[in-house]
Amino acid sequence: MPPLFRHAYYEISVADPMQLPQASGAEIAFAGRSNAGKSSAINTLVGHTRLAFVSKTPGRTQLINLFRMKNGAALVDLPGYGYAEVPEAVRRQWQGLLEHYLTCRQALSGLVLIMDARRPLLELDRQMIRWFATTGKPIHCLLTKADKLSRQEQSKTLEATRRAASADFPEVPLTVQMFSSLKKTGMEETERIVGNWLKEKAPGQRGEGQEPNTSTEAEAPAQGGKAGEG
Ligand SMILES: Nc1nc2c(ncn2[C@@H]2O[C@H](COP(=O)(O)OP(=O)(O)OP(=O)(O)O)[C@@H](O)[C@H]2O)c(=O)[nH]1
Ligand SMILES: [Mg+2]
Repeated sequence: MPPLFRHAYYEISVADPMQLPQASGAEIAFAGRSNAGKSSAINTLVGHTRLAFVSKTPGRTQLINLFRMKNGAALVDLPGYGYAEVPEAVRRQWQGLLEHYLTCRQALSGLVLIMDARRPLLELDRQMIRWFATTGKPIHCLLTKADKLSRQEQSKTLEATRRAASADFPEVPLTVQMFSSLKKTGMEETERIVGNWLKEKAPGQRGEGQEPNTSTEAEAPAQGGKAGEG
């Protein structure tokens, strides 16, 4: 299988989603509670130790970081939510921006929702699912820090989370897996699922930013005849 995420490179950081450049390819958003392990998961997937910044201090990723993959699609590392020490007004404003990005960004192919395997589907995670559900696009949940659970706990948690998600969000195309950045487990599954999103979106796809811009014609040749994915 081609390594989808490998060799992604850092492209840009912006303070809020409105500042993101017009999409030049499909985007995959990584969201989750602060400290859930978003940046670590991105680093693990792209095979770098320090591409996205990881910290023991919750709320460290304050900016939106965009990583470009070799195939032109982008991974968007969003600041974590639920960080208690953020003032209420700031939090509100941020939530509005996040909701707008998740619901209006046409280039988004799907949402990778990162949750600590020991605390899946907390209220703010559910909020995130509800927002994104309005788009009809798929959500893939990574239950991270799986290494903190025994094998048995992992399968119980996985089962319970899947059951809860399909009971509470029956209409949402949502998948769940275990993941560990520490042990580097679960990467193939993530790659397979996100890879499928990108394949489904590929034909005739048109990236759109929030602002009207002149050229939206940049389309990959549908039948280029070249396997230039190197
Ligand atoms: N044991 C273990 N620790 C992890 C794993 N993933 C992340 N961590 C740790 O969890 C802490 C937070 O990880 P980050 O990747 O910075 O989390 P984040 O979601 O990006 O956090 P914010 O940017 O603050 O929203 C760090 O101390 C990581 O080393 C994992 O799979 N296993
Ligand atoms: Mg982070």
